[in-house]
Amino acid sequence: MRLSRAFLPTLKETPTEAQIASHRLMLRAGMIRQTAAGIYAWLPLGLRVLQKVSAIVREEQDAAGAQEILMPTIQSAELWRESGRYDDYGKEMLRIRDRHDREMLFGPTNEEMVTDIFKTYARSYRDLPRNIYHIQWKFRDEIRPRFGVMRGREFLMKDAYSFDLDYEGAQKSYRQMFVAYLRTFARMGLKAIPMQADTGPIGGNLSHEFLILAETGESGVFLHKDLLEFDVMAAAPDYNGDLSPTVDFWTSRYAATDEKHDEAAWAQVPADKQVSARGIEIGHIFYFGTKYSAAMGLKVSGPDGTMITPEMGSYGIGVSRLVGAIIEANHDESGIKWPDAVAPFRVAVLNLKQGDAGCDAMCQRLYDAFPDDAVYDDRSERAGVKFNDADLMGYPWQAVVGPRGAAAGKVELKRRATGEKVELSLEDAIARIRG
Ligand code: P5A
Repeated sequence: MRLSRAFLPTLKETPTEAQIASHRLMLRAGMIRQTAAGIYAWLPLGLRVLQKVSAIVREEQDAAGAQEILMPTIQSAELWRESGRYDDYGKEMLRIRDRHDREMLFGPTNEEMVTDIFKTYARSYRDLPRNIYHIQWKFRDEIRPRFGVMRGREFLMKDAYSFDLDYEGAQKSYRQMFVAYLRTFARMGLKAIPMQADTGPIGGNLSHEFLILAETGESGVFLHKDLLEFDVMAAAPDYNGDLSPTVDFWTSRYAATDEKHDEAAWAQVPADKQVSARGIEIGHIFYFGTKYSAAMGLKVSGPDGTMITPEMGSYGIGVSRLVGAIIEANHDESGIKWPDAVAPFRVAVLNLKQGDAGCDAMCQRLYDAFPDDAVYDDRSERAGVKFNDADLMGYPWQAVVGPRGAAAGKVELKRRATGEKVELSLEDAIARIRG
């Protein structure tokens, strides 16, 4: 992307309505634009990150054996009457009437709809287990939408739903998603900790929230320090093996949000291992047994012909919230510091003297070396403006080309995360950026 032609509406002033760093930075870097309270348009830079985050979520869901579908955002009230949640959900649900005066709603979640879809096809025990998911916009009319995409009214969620024949199978599905979540967040450079949590309007009695620690988090959390020191990817088992040891490790150390905090259990944690902090909830998984399958009449025939009501779970990731959460975990006074895996572009090529034949030629070669993964700052702006913008947008690498360097065949390469700078030949710079 050439900045001279890009739609990248950055802000010079710090927006006063934004209370936390990620919200401020997303607005300043031109990633999002608020269109109504808690509702945002995603601009090119923001959309690229949202898509990278979605792609990682999708890869790990697929690897864990879940299959992608796409359900609509608009649902019929009838479905929600079957489960009894149409009245329970209250003011958070956005209710709509169509031209025939039929009651509709903008989906806050999809347990009812997916159960209804699955019911049409599943006939026998051979149709189970299955786990199906989608990545789709949700609407919750939050009382206090705030912190930008962190607590929006319209937000992007990955929601998966598992169907199993019995309790054992359902626990296995739960463990698969548990491990998929550990891997998903680790790949984004986040240290997410599974914690005991309240099940709220989804229901059931087993659930884990995945939280990252952040001072600006909305939840109070209490956890055993060991959980912060464990390397997820080093110990990540594959999905065909037994996942119990991994899940057992994470659940053997104390970790709870304030809603589920248990003072007696907390007192058992050695004082030097107690960490109490604040956290951002980026995912939440639930096992709720037959709550929806029984209410909605989902049954399959078992091997001996008797009818079985499947055991279910649902598994959510706040995809749009993650973009904000990643920034909360990776920024400084100058701007964002994207982890490589989710960066909108890998490298920014900064031409310090636009129009200088040497600079232009070298920048062009750098830019061409990273098709669709480089930003070329070819604007006629001062060097200082280019440096500041590149720091603000947080590309992992900055390749800086000035007239003196260009004449000597050198590029100055800066790593945004550490601030470390090295002077390299063009070839070495390209190799270093490629990693
Ligand atoms: C699980 C999947 C559910 O809705 N049903 C389907 C279950 N769970 S949840 O915890 O209520 O939401 C899942 C994740 O969505 C994110 N989230 C939000 N993100 C932005 N703005 C909001 N207002 C919002 N509400 C929920 C969270 O990351 C949550 O973990």
